[in-house]
Amino acid sequence: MLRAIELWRGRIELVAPFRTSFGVDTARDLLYVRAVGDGHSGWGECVAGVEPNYSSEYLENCIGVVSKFLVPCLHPDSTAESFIASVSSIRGNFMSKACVEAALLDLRLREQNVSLAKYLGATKTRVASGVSVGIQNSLDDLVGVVGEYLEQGYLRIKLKIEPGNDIELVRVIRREFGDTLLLQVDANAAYTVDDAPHLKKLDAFNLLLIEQPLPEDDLFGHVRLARAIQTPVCLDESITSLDTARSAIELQACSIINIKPGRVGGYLEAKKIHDLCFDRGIPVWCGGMLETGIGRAANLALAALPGFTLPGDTSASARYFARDVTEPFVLEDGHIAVPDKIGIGVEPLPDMLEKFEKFAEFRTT
Ligand code: SMG
Ligand code: MG
Repeated sequence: MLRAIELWRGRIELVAPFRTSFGVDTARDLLYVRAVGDGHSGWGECVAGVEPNYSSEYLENCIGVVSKFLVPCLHPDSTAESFIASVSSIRGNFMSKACVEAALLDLRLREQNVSLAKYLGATKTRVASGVSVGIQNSLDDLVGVVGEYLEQGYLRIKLKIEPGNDIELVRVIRREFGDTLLLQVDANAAYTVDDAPHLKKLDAFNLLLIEQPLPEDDLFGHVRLARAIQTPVCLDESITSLDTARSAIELQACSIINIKPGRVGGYLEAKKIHDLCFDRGIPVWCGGMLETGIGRAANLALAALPGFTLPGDTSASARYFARDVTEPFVLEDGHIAVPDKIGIGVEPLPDMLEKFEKFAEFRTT
């Protein structure tokens, strides 16, 4: 039985500021959802940021949506599947739905003695790990940071770009680290389709992909850009559901998809998108939202599905935090092990949880 939903919040500093085309993050402000059952409990992490700049969702709003609209849909016998069905009339609010769904999945799978990886259909026991490198203060700094990550064994580098910080960055990293480095860029929607001639200059550098060059809503712009450049277009922010994924594929707005469970309303929808892409031969990879171990554990289970053929932004705990909320995920030979214990396979460490605040509790009975 689902007895209660608890909401927890806390804050954890990043080891280094993370700058993207839309802003700088120096810490994660966290919302965790805990689904409390009789013998077990499950955890879900909300990936929303403090400000609505990656997408329209933001943390404070998620707290309101979860409390006012999602928790009232829960019953003692709710499962992740029944919860998602029961909130289908609530529009958008993907990140809010995803964290409640994740907590329910964790709880139910623990009760059934099954790991999330097994439940989702994982075929791998470890996943290839890439790293997302924020915009740095200078090219020298960028070379230094990329060099360190490569030394640690990361298998693929993603450079954040923005107008004025793009072609030159890629040129320098290619020159420094050679042609065989798996390299891609992420614009976080910072360009317009009129920048196509400029972005075409990236074609010279044999990138794996360019991620979300144009605004979230501009699917047709991505179609036009994808026709104009050779670098494969990958969508992140634009893909909010199975339906948008299907549309983007059919329209040829992208040839690769970044799957983030938080962005699409949960792991169940993420798996459906994976299955569609697998069927259509569209490569996918698992994105990241600077998750702590709670969100990371579940993402690794998803990334272990067979269609995840490109290294993800599923980096080791040390890339983000001096001390993670869970036992740390470590990089071994460029890979991270997929949790194989029941549920998401990890829990908050008691002394880390002590620094968090349980600020709301809703009984379901
Ligand atoms: O989790 O390593 C991570 C971050 C990966 O670059 C990353 N995420 O657009 O893909 C993306 C960004 C979104 C988060 S920016 C705070
Ligand atoms: Mg992205």
